[in-house]
Amino acid sequence: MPTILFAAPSLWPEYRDALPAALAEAGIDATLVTEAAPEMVDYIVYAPSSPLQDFTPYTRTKAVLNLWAGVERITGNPTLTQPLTRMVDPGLTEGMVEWVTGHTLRHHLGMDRHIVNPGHVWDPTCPPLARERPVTILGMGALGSACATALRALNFPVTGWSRTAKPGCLHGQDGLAQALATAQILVTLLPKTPETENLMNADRLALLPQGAVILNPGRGPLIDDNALLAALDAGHIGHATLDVFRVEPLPQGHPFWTHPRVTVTPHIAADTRAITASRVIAENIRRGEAGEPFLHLVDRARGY
Ligand code: NDP
Ligand code: OXD
Repeated sequence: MPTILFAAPSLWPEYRDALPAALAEAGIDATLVTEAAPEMVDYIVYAPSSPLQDFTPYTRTKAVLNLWAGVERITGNPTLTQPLTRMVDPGLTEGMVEWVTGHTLRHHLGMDRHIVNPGHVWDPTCPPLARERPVTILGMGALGSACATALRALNFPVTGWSRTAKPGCLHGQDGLAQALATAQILVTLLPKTPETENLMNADRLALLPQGAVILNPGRGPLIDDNALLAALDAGHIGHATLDVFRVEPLPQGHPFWTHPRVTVTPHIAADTRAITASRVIAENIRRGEAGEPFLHLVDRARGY
């Protein structure tokens, strides 16, 4: 019977019932604990905030199962030699699709000028149709591709960009330039890796059309903050809606808090949902016990 160490204490209240239920549903007889002698642990359910940082004594652990989609705070841990999986949770994906669709529609429809209209201006200008508003998504993985599907269903022409070539998706530096050139709304849904850090620098921001809107639910370091502020001040970027930051919580006094063209949301674009995420964890434990390959394995060299 495998021993599962739930090593994310702050999340235990959410998973205390959901994880045993998912294990039972998957037919897994396991011992689920919040503390254990390291040499007895077969699986570790993990979060970046976990106090567990030294994986060396976990000599029989078959996998570390991360509850977050992003793994940039774990991949660099030199003591982690066990396989690491990241979270691809239908509940999390659903949340991200809602956040991206909602904020895309806000900017596409120009909702702000009607919501805040102190002068009671009667401006009957009708917004264009979605089919006339090109959207680009950088990062066409689990989340980016689900957002692309939802936006395309609303008729937005969506251009996707990813690291590797895939059907209907641009890649490479030329592909990036092409993807940015048409992006009236840009969504950044890349993981933070050495290759993606500061990807949206001054030069790349300059490739966007005048007045483009940026939505960043990916990671703060994907965008060079100072270059973004300069592009907003110059009016080249019309608005930035940012959910993620280099330092979180975003420090009081950071210019993003007060910039008239910036909306800050506090890293709430999408959360892992305990019921659906527990099923993903249970399936990976089932696979580990059956000697089958784990789902959503992180490539440590690639960083995601
Ligand atoms: P995936 O790993 O499924 O997808 C990542 C995508 O980024 C892939 O399409 C990948 O390309 C692409 N990519 C990676 N590196 C590069 C590169 N150097 N150049 C071009 N493309 C690249 O991740 P998810 O979709 O599940 O999640 C994406 C990110 O969203 C997470 O890493 C996390 O940072 C963020 N996130 C934010 C949340 C929030 O609440 N704000 C919640 C959850 C996640 P390829 O397909 O070729 O491999
Ligand atoms: C994640 C996140 O990576 O919530 O799961 O940002």
